[in-house]
Amino acid sequence: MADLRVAVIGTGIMGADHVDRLTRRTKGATVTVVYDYDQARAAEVAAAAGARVATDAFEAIRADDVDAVMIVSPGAFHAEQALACFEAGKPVLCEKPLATTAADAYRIVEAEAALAKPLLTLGFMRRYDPEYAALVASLRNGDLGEPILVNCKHRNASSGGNGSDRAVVFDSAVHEVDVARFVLDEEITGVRVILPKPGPNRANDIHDPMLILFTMASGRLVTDELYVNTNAGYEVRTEVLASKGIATIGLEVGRMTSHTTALTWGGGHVADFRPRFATAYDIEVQAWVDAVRRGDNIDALAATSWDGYAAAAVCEAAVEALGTNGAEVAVSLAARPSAQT
Ligand code: ISE
Repeated sequence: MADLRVAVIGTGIMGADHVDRLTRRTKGATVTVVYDYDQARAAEVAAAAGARVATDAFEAIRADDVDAVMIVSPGAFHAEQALACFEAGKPVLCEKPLATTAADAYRIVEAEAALAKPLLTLGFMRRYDPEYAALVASLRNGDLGEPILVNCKHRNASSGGNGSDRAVVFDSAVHEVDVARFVLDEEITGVRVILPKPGPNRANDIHDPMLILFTMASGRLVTDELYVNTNAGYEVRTEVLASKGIATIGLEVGRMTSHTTALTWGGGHVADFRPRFATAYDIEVQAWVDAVRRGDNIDALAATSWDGYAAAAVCEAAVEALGTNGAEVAVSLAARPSAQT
């Protein structure tokens, strides 16, 4: 079977990483077209992959030498680019967030529901991380018993280009939103945000750290400590307190070394999400390519546009909750179109 010809839109840190992954570590895929508003950067990334450079994102999406699209542009461009993929009838793996407003995310849900078959995979790669997969399996097969409380920690060395609380919520906390929904298999109905005294490393006056509390439909709580300018390293943890035990992931991830020597304990951190989630991204992208080549478009484990919309609605509520002094803001989801799976 011929390789899937992929256009990659956006060749920033993550886009370049995906081009490399598709070119060197994914079976059955070839990057044929690359687009970035920084054309020099696009040319550099394209050259390493043997791809051509498009001068316009929409031209790349519609191109005849493109079967499927990966959207890795900044979040604000995702909605229009995803809709263009639907118009072109091309399967798309869109990086998170699905959109930077809940309204835009819902436009995608509605547009996809009108298609003969869903086309969009949302890049919530933690679903493919072997540790998260093991955690979910131990809940689903009953080993851990009933989940009671989930505690998450999400720490970045630096918030990079994220210049506002809203951007941090939609770009970083959005992962815990999906983790909460995926691990507990239920919707989030309310959000509270507590704002401690900010740390000294914060950029652009963002509230850093933030404590976010998600109330689930069952009444369970999920906590998220979001601290995106640690000035240290990248750390993602999730701890599930359950009726038969407690499971924690992220303490001794394969990529994070820890060691004990005489009377000392220490280790190293990874600098960012690329090495921490490299395996998850590899599995996710291979599963997407395989699903598209089979004609399924979307892998069974993948997040869908509905998951992206639900996450965006929760992020909107979290942004509102930044101003309510700890009071809960309710999440209300619009109707789920019946064609959405
Ligand atoms: C980044 O965009 C990601 O998606 C990473 O997984 C996340 O940990 C980081 O906070 C985001 O900025």
